[in-house]
Amino acid sequence: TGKLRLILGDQLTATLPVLTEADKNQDVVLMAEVREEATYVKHHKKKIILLFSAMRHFAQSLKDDGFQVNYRCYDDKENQGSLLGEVQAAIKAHNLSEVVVTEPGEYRLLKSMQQWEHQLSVPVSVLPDARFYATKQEFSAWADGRKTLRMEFWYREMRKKHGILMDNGAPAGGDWNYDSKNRVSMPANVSPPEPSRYKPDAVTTEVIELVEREFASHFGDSDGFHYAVTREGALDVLNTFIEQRLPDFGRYQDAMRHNAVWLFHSHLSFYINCGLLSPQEVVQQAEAAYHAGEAPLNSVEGFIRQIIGWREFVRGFYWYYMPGLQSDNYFNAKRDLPSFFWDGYTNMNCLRQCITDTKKHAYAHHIQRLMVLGNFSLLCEFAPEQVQEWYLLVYADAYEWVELPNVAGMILFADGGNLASKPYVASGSYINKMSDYCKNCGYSVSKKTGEGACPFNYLYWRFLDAHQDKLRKNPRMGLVYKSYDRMATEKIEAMKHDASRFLTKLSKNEEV
Ligand code: FAD
Ligand code: DLZ
Ligand code: SF4
Repeated sequence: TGKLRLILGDQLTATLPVLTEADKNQDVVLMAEVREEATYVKHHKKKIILLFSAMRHFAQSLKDDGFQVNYRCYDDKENQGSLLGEVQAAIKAHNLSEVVVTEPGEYRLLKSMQQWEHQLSVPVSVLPDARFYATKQEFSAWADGRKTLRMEFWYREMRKKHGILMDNGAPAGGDWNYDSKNRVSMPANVSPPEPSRYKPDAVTTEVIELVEREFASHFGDSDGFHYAVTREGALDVLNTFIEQRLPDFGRYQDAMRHNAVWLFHSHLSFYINCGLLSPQEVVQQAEAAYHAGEAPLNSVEGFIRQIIGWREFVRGFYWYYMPGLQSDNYFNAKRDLPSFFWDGYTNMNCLRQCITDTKKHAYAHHIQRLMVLGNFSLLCEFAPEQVQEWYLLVYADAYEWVELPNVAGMILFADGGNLASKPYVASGSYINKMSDYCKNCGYSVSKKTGEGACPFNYLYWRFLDAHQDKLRKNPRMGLVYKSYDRMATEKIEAMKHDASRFLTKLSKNEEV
């Protein structure tokens, strides 16, 4: 008898062995929209729209390709509410004798799947997910025995091993990294191209109605959905990025602009993470643009580093450090997230902009997630589990394997430095350098204390003051503590006083 082949919502890839090895006559493919996956955190409405619509389109493409597909819609009366329940029902309905699935991206689901064989009383094969450049084992072998794990060294290994941007064994152009040419602020006269937008078709329109009905209490706006939901659409987003944005990607990678969220970023994470695009094809296209003289090396190298460097690194890191990573709390942070993280209602323009963009689009670009939202979360010592949950549910590209290392490691330093060499903290002047947010803010970025001073300024010095015991010994913090030591005691006391008043207001959810 045949096998049941389960495809998860982020496994929409036709070349996965779970599909290519199928016997189309006997086997049945199962895809299911289930309450358990859609509500284990209250995902942003647009994230659910994207996934359910992409799942429905993918199921149709499999049917067109001759597969027998059992697709369970969310509002089907028979819906079992969980993946296990759906697998059980499908085995029975089609009289199947074995289950095959690709390993899930999240630890929680892998642990649960490891019980399935016992619970279902049929064999369950969990196949490796080969959609990454490196296997989990390859990362562990690289990491074992190293004192510190640094993305940059991992990245160079990947470049060499896969021959990406290499010239006779040396990095193209002579350097591994061209960030000295990147990260400039964006002049006011630069106009980034409009993002690719797709009008919802009948399938997406039905899903939007479903989500508005069933997930009304979830975070985020459902109107104005314009993401691609098919492989063809995702390829179109990729081609448009390579043509229109990649040339300026590097230069403006760290820039932020008032009322503008898309800038020169690729907006590809949605599609790479759910399987509609492979990281390999994205990297190959970017490299080809460099060789064709269509994009400069600093942009292409910077972009490729995000994928074969950061993306692969955090995935390996996640599996290497789970489950401990979930509960790490180096600074013993325990403040609650303020309510304005959900509605954007604050006078701090940078936060208002980033939260509003997130709420509208289930997207914010990297530097908004890092320099504004992340920096603030660390400075205010929000409880890691609350910050982790927030990031996991608000972004349409978020799955725990990629979200958690970025939150626990990159922004909160909750792992004590396994991922980052120092905490990413910055005062208002850095935000002002990289954005035009401060011009549009009720606070004054040049004011350090007193009425109307930018909260990032005093929160920054308070944080350094509070965590000296842990941070002074970090060689990369040496310069910062030199400035701190030169500061007059009264100035430090005034900042601590303002910071304490601010944090008390936050705790009481008063307007800031
Ligand atoms: P681009 O700026 O165009 O970058 C190109 C690609 O590189 C991205 O599509 C992504 O695949 C990859 N990439 C870039 N940076 C990272 C990174 N730090 N880690 C992993 N991949 C990276 N990315 C997610 O995909 N899912 C998440 O849940 C997620 N959570 C994050 C949380 C925090 C606190 C931070 C600081 C970053 C997070 N990122 C996450 C990384 C990054 O912000 C997003 O990948 C990026 O903003 C997606 O937009 P883009 O496709 O336009 O990216
Ligand atoms: C994120 C998500 C959502 C919202 N809904 C579903 C679903 O209904 N069915 C499904 O198979 N997958 C869904 N997903 C993606 C899974 O949560 C994802 O596969 C796991 O978190 C592992 O990465
Ligand atoms: Fe943000 Fe401070 Fe600038 Fe206002 S002044 S936008 S709070 S950094």
